Amino acid sequence: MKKVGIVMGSDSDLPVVRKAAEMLSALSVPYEVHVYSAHRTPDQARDFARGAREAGFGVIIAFAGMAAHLAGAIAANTTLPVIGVPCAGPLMDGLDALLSTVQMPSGIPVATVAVGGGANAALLAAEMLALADGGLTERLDARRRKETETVLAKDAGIAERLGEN
Ligand code: RP5
Repeated sequence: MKKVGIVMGSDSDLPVVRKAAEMLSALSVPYEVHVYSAHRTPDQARDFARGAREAGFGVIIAFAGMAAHLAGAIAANTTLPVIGVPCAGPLMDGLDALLSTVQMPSGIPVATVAVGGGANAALLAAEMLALADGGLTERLDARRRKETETVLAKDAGIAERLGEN
């Protein structure tokens, strides 16, 4: 099975990365984690991207905040799919990172999820790998059914909960 590459610009991005790692673990998707920065360690970020396909990765998730160029810098060096996760910093709740990640020039795509969207990034990565993995498709479908049941259970109990207030 192909691995998911997780790259974060700083270990300060770890709280958002953790959401992705937990989701991948729950789906039994293998992943490898690195701290490589587009600005502080550009050579390592580039080398990781260039070698990723041969190293057995099927998709890369890049987490970064502030001037968040990491996902774009990775995407510039591989034709594997790259998912960008903007991480909130001190300015405007992460709007700076969102725009830095999503506004890629035509020709170098980054599939950008919400600010702090680690779980959705993991799900999207898993859905990509599931294109060639029936077992993973079944696990994704089962997770979706469980999520539906959870929401419907809340629906069934919401009137009673409101009455308690
Ligand atoms: C970005 O700068 C990182 O991805 C992080 O979100 C932000 C701040 O990094 P630190 O100064 O906390 O290392 O490159």
